[in-house]
Amino acid sequence: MIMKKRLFAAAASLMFSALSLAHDYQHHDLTIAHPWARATPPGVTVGGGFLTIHNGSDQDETLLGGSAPFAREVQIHETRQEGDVMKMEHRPEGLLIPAGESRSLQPGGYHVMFMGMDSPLVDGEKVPVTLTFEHAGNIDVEFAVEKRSGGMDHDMD
Ligand SMILES: [Cu+2]
Repeated sequence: MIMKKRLFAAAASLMFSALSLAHDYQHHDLTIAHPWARATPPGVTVGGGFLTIHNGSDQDETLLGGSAPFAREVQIHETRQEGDVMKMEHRPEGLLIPAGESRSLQPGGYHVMFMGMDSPLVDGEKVPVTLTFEHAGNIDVEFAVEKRSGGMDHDMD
């Protein structure tokens, strides 16, 4: 298992340098497409992260959460509209990605939430995040920090 992980890390870094524009990660049958995080103003200690995951295997997979060196916790959240109020909830059970399907975490829906950040997310930087899946285990990726408008996730905190 350790051997496998090392091989993956080497393959991933090669792939990453060759395809840095595409910014996708492949781990066995899981594809993680363009993870990005919204830039945050100084003093804000929570941030939202977004990505698309394709599960090419014949087994359901679940994104459970993760960890990051710049945040106390990395959680899976869902933003939902209730009447005219946007509500955000922690989903400790994670996000199910059924076999053969894709799920997007995007503003206004499911997202990765960085809690207790010790520094702001700066536009143009890339931040290391470990995503934790039920079956695939931990996968190291980088989230590209981007300044994008739209959505309401965490803008008010
Ligand atoms: Cu959130």
